[in-house]
Amino acid sequence: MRTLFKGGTVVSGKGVRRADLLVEGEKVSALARTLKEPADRVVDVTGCILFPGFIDAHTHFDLEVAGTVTADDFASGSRAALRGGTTTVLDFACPNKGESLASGLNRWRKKASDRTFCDYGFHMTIDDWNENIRRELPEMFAQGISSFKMYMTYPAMLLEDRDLYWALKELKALGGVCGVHCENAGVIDGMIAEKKAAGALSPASHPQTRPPYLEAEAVGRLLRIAQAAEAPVIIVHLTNRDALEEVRLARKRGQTVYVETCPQYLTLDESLYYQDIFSEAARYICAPPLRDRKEQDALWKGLRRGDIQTISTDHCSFTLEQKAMGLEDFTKIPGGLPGVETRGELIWSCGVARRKLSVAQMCRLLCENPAKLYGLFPRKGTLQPGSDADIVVYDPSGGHIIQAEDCISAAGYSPYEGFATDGGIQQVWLRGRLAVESGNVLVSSPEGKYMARGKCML
Ligand code: DUC
Ligand code: ZN
Repeated sequence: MRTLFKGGTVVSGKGVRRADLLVEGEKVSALARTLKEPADRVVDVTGCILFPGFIDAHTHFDLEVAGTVTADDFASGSRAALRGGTTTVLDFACPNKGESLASGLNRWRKKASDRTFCDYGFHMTIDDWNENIRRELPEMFAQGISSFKMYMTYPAMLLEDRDLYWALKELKALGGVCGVHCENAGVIDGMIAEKKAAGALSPASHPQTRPPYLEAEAVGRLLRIAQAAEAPVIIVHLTNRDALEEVRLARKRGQTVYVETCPQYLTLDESLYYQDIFSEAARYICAPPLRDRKEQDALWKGLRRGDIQTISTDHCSFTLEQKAMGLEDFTKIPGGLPGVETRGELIWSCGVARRKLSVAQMCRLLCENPAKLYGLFPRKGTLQPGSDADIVVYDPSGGHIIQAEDCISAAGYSPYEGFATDGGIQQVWLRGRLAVESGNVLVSSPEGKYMARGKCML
């Protein structure tokens, strides 16, 4: 099957060009100002922007959190991803403490295989450090896993500094990269205990016990540990200016540091936790928490200057019933927001349409950089001959209102309810097949492929 996209504007990380694009089977086969090749079907994309399929390098589908399981599993989460223009997700395989990496990976493969509608891969979570885990790492690379995740918070997952150091050193030797959740666990625990003793159990206590400086402290400490290990590192879901300043200092010292932020930190703010109706406030509980508006300005500036390399979602969805588990005690509210379905339109609307980002910058942040960072480039993240024909057709004219009733994530609510988009996603193509049109998911069976990934090329 040959499909010719005529009259569109094709985006890469370098810029935009008016070009026709030919797809043969699952791959892009040609790109030129005008193509006259015969085709089985011609898609008129005049006036539209063609992005490579978006990559969301931070999702949590089918994950147990706080005694419950995320609303979205791989089936519902990946359908929502596709609807939002995301054709590849990277989820986190999470072995339990004491479990081998191999058995954690097997569990995640079972959760995902034959259930996933977009292409997918896994990062491997390292929540324990010992000789057995060290020995298992080469097998992870053999299985196509070249990126890892460690936590400096959450008692069930966190690693102490010595283990962070050893793990980073080992990953560096093997050519891997590691994302780290940076928050100071000890002080947060102390502050939570104080709130509990004072009976201050409402959602308002959540941001107060996880202030931005405790994130910045952990970022600074991690970067000194990475300096000792001489290892590159990724700061995931960075939320604030002080944390970004720690990154700048480390880069000045010559360290390799990559930064991810998320749409919620760019568009929502902490006033949402101070609403009188606790069930409303609970919708926004995530860690790190939403921040003050001035932090958003620092993040947008960081994106423009290239200090931040990727925007992923940390999609970790719970229904309002699940969020209500903690209405009497904010520490029992399962943390995480749905976001995989709305990221592209939010970043276009708040970034490109408001001239905070160029179209090429958006392409770098959602497509090219994650593909390079996580070893998927040039199969993913770009539209050039030989790449997978994952295409987002974005129509910048018009717009719509984001409403949960239109969304297909199993969360059943959207943190962006009522947001008016600039333009919208008109079509999504997954490896040469039309998967979404005008908000309707057309694919009826889960045809997502597991992506074995190579090493970081960013
Ligand atoms: N933060 C969340 O809010 N949820 C999932 C994991 C995380 O780090
Ligand atoms: Zn996460």
